[in-house]
Amino acid sequence: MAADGAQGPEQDGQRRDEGAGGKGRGDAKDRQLEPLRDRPEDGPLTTDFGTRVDDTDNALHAGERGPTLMEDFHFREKITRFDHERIPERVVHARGAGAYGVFRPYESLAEFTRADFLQDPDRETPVFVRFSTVAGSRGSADTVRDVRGFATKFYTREGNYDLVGNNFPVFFIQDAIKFPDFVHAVKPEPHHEMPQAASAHDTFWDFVSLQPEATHMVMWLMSDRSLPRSYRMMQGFGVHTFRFVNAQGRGTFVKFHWRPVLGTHSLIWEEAQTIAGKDPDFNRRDLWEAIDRGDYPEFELAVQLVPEEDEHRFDFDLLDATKIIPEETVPLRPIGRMVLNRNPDNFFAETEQVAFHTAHVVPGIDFTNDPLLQGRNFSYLDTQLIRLGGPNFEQLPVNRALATVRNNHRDGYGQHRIHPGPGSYSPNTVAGGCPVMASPDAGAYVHYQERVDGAKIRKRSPSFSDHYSQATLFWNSMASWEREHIVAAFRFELGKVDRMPIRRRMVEVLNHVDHELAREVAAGIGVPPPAGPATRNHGRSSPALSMATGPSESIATRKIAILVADGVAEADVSALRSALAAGGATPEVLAAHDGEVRTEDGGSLPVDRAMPTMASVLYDAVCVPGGADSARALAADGLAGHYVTEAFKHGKAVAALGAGVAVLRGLGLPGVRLAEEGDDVVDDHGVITTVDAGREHGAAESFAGIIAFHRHWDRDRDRVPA
Ligand code: HDE
Repeated sequence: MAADGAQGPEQDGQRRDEGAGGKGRGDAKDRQLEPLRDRPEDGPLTTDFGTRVDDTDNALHAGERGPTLMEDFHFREKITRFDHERIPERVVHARGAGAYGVFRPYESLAEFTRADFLQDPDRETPVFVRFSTVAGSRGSADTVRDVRGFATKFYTREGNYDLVGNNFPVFFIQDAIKFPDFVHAVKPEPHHEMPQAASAHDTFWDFVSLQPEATHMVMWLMSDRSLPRSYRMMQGFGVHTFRFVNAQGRGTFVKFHWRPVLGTHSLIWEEAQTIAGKDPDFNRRDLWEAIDRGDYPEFELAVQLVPEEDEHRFDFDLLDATKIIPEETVPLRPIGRMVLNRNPDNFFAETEQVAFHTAHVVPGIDFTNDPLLQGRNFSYLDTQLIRLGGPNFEQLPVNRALATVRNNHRDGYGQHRIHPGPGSYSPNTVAGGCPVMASPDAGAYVHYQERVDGAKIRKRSPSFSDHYSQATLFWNSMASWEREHIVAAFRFELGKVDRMPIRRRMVEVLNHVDHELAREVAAGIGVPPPAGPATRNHGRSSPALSMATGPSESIATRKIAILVADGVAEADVSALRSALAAGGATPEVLAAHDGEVRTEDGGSLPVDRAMPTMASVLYDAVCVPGGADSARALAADGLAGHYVTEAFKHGKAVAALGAGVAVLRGLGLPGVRLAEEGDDVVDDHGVITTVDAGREHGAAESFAGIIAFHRHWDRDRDRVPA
């Protein structure tokens, strides 16, 4: 296959040279792709069949003012190709963003699995990851309330392994046969195709209020987990219980977790809605830009391992995808690290055409009888056949295995391989009996020999019937601000539901999770609060479920707005810049206009962004350096004030130095003490201020330090009108 993309000697050598350099270039997958890259600078424009073209602006006409001629093959080919550019978008997870990278295990996992890519800490395996939203169309906004897909393709030496996960550890339903019902309910309603990329409508809440197994997942969906700050700052989960199998054939149940090195952080709902308009590509852009500037996203892969003999020791069923194994019960064992280090060259060819499939497994990784997983193993192959137009999608460059592919599969639309000789069946003599079968010792996949026994039956096991305990566990584990956001989310979503019986039914469901939760939600949506709990809260919690317990030391890659105008104190800007850059953050200087501003001492300062083209919500923190004229101009500029108040309202770190403190004072941030003459650096509710010259470095460092907390929830935020 290596030569099938090389279209002529004129292109080949040069391409290979260019591809070898650059960030994240040069791994085995990149080398496989290199001969397939078409670069326009390699030669003149041609037709699809290689004939050079001298004019692509004028069709062939009979006379300068005459009709277009059928014989204009270039015109017909160009238009026909254009007419056929679209393929069906994914039925779910239509909007996504992808990246290449590498994975490396920390140590050999031979004790548990024979998977080749998990044996040797010196072996790097190339990967392609696609992050996605679920409900929206390809062109929908990134920052909607939704689950995020986190699908990883490992190009191992034993074939492709796809870990097709989400950023939540559970799912809405227990049996795959319910998937079409669920997706129909959450997608835009069929009669008028509204709303786009949103669960806040009648059919979604109608379905989940009638389907109590969805309750645990709905709690996650209403939490800030459904609004990731960045794809680089969200967890990933394999969701199902899978099975590791070692060389001796021993099985171990396994749950997969991806943990972002930058910590798990979210937006808040109001901010997410604004970003959806200001920058609908917010998460996609963030991923692309981080990789482009060399801030490679990193995730640790961790597993929860359960010996086969412990299968029934839990108060839930390991095969039930609406349940987690609490980390406090089975701790996470970190097993390796993934670094995403290369952006794709072409969105359609790679990110759109990548085809994940839960049944892309390698020896050492096997399934369980989770009925959701079993159904997925059918669906993913089936969907690629319609989406990518036939059975040869595995030959597309992004999907192509690094392991050798050799079999008797033949023909079909878009066959790229040439299979010489008469042998296309097995057994045969005409091809010398080839291809031969591999033995397990030679790397053949051997299905785990699980004994299965039972009557054919359309019935769910009673061990799947507890739908509320873990929803309650999740609620009990939340910090107070997380609970507030969950209640607000339920009120928002159910407040968009027109049919009152649906609202009432959902409150009844929540009354099984927690009585207070049900009452608070009911109070916001015009439903009578239930008198007493439907199920008593068991009182248990799992601290690992709260985002408040995650790491918060790093400000790496955070975007910080430094607001300036003519007359700004250059020393303050450079103190801020150096403190922020030291932590790996990305400060940007914003003024009312692009170009530059004058500094206090008569110099000039380049402006990175004009305030009107950006927005406070696109930054993680906002600060106002000193300089009397600059501060006066900013205080008189409503947009600059809005940058500050909105950041404050959204709980972000805010700072002002010198005369810049007057800008904050003018905004009347409620309940915040600002520095006065003679004060040291003041840190109050995540607002850092100092008015004394000479303290700018200390203030800048304090500011950098508090950005790491991500948000400061102890503020009187509701009184801020922004
Ligand atoms: Fe998927 N899912 N899914 N899903 N899913 C698809 O496959 C399906 C489920 C997930 O970036 C589809 O190629 C069924 C759970 C991701 O290309 C389709 C069921 C989890 C992606 C499909 C589920 C996922 C998909 C649509 C219930 C987390 C995007 C396009 C049994 C563990 C992959 C496609 C990408 C995509 C079916 C439930 C994750 C139709 C039937 C649970 C990340 O095959």
